[in-house]
Amino acid sequence: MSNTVSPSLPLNTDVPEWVRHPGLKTWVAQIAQLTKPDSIVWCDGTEAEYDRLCEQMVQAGTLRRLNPAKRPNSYLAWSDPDDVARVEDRTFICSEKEIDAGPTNNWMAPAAMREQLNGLFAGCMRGRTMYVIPFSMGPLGSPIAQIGIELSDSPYVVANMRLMTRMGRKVYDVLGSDGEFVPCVHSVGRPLAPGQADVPWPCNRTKYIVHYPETREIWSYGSGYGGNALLGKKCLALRIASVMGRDEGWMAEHMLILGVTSPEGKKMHVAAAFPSACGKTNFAMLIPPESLSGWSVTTIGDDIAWIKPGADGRLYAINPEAGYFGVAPGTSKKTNFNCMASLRQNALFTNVALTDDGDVWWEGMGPAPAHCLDWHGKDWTPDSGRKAAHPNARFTVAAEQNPAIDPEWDNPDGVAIDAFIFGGRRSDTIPLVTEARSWQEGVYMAATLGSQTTAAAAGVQGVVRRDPFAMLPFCGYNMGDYFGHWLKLGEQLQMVGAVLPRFFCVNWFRTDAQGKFIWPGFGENMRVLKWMLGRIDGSAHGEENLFGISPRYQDISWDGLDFPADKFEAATRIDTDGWRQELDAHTELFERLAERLPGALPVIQQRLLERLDT
Ligand code: TSX
Ligand code: MN
Repeated sequence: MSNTVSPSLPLNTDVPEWVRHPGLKTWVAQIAQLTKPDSIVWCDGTEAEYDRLCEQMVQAGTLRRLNPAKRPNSYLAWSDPDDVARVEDRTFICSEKEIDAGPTNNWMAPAAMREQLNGLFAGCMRGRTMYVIPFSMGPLGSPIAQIGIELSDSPYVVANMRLMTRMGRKVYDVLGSDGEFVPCVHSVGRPLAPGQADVPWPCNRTKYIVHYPETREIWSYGSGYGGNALLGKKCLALRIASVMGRDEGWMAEHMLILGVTSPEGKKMHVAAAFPSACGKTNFAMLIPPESLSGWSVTTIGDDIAWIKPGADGRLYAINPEAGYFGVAPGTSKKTNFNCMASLRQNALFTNVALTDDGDVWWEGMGPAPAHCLDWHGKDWTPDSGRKAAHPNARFTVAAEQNPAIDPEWDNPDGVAIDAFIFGGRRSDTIPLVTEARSWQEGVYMAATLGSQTTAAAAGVQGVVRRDPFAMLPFCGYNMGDYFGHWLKLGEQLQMVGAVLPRFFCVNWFRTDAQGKFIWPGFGENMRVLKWMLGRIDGSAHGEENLFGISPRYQDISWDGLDFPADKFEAATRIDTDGWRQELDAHTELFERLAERLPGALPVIQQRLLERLDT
């Protein structure tokens, strides 16, 4: 399966017969000529290939096999301490015009960036294998899916891509001899001289995560971690796909997708956007409380949704991914039982702690072990005064392992979306749940979405950071144009008389005077979901306030939960002073985006301010 590259040899000679795409072969040969790998492996996506690569990484010290009795067929990786997260300040959108990237993205002219990258990529794979990774984002052959080919010199990337995407030979059947694909080039940026020993986690201090939206290309250099390296996820499925959606009339969103089924068997679908550290994966895998018997929640996706208008005018969503790459710390049987069940076997862990019996542990998983090895590989005890797992430690696991996977999760047509939810982490002002009065006001809610920083995020605690649609780091074009795209899509759907999804804004994180969370959250969020579905089918009532429509105490089912009316009041109260500050704070965002900001948004802001004064 692997062949040796020499400059004189046409690289195509040892291409497997199941690759029948001349354009792809030429491109692979060109990248090999640039990066000079020792060999090329055309990945087939088989279990045997996965097992072989994992074993190879165990030998190289990149992975540790976990105790098969505790965690069958699972591995642990510890990254370089300088390669532990996405690097937003090294992420670039290289459109021809700077204004098309907009004020919220880093920009460089494509020609200048290409020159820069050609220098860095020249010979960067020396001494390594270049893997050709074929993957489909979305069900294979779905009209909503996209094919990508990632060339990477990291076997860790291959293993993760096999869990996170539909990866392997069958992609070439869909691609045929002239199908379209998004070319993705990735290198850890650490060439090896002849005989030079490798390190367990090769990477480079210089990092570039580069997107060319107009030619739909991705180039990533210097990092082996997460979204920097698994290019199907944030780079393709959000940044590049958001541009495709703008140009083709659909949407690539940073949203989970879940199904809710009532005791009567009526099913609805919800797509929800939350900034980081709000528990998105927990919400996607929510288990309703027993007291709401007969209700169930099923997962379609936990991070990304691709949403297209169907022939009936409704919006249909697919999860372009096939696995979960989630934050481990804080995940437990109490906060996310289904996730812990998903991780029982066949999982990859990165930067969590290794227990003495060969299992994994992280902060918030349960009682700390008396001793373990932390993510640096150093001895750790509960009194050592540091974290055993990195706060951004991750698990990678195939979606199929989720016991609550939705039967429709792999449906190429997607599921019809009934509601959008937008939520942030806010200690005050934003009520537990509010329904927008219109698509436009819903877009306003989403555009002004903010979240308070927690201790985990660098910087000051408690400051509200605006994260419009939770897309700030993931929109591949000008955020003002992105708002415009949402508004336009709503107008078009309204024009054909389509039933539009409702918009809701939620906040699980309001605190009382003692700083304690008022709302119990987690499974109890089912009560809020139930109210939303009641709003959609017309059975649930609410009360209009400044911002939209919120439930009164009697509009929510409280069976089995002791949550008195005064607490509910504290979780939903409209504080007019707080709201005046909030609406004023939106001006800062609007000024930043002024050049391409749709006029409708400041108009809504004025209307809300006027309501506040009357
Ligand atoms: O994920 C969360 N959700 C959504 C769950 C479906 N978290 C964790 C956020 C960090 C990633 C939450 N934290 C939620 C929530 O709804 N709510 C809270 C705040 C909270 C924390 C603890 C308790 C109650 C609320 N209660 C006890 O600890 C007993
Ligand atoms: Mn995400």
